[in-house]
Amino acid sequence: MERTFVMVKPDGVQRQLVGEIIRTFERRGLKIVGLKMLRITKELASRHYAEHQGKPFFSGLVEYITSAPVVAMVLEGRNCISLVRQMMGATDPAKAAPGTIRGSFGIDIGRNVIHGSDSPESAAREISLFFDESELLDYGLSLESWIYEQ
Ligand code: D4T
Repeated sequence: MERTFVMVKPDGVQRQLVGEIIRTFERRGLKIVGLKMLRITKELASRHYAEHQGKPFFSGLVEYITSAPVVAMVLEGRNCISLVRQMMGATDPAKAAPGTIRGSFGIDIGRNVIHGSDSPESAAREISLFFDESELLDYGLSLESWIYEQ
C-alpha cells in the first residue's frame, strides 16, 4: 500500500468543495489515514513549494496558498500517488480532462482547487512537512476485500 499527500487549496475550501472532494476519494476506495484543517504560514508555503522558488508565479502562489485555510490529508491505497494525480487532472484546469477534479471544478491555473504529491519522494517529503507520525493512523477497513482482490 502507498500513501500520498493531498490538500484542498484555499479556493476549494472557500467554494465549499471539501466534502465533495473527500467523497470522490472515498468512493474510489482510498482510505483517509490523516486529516486536518490549517492556515499555511509563509514559511511552510516556501518549504512546500521550494522547487518553484525563483519562478515568475512563485510569489502569487505563496500569496494564494496562505490566503485562507486549507484541508490537508494523507490517503492510502494501492498505487494511490498516480491514482490521485489521474483523479485530479492536469495542473491547468482549463486543460484537465472532464470528470477529473480540476476538470470539474476549476478554470484558472492559479486557482486549481487541489494539490496531490507527484512521486513517492514528494509524498514522503510533503507528508512529513504537514503531519507528525502520531497524526497518521493505521487501521483496517472491513470492506477492503471488496476493493482489492488480494
Ligand atoms: P500542485 O503542486 O499545486 O499540486 O500542482 P502540480 O503539482 O499539478 O503542478 P506544479 O507543481 O507544476 O505547480 C504548482 C502550482 O503552481 C501553480 N502554477 C504552476 C501557476 O500558478 N502557474 C504556472 O505556470 C505553473 C506551472 C499551480 C500549481
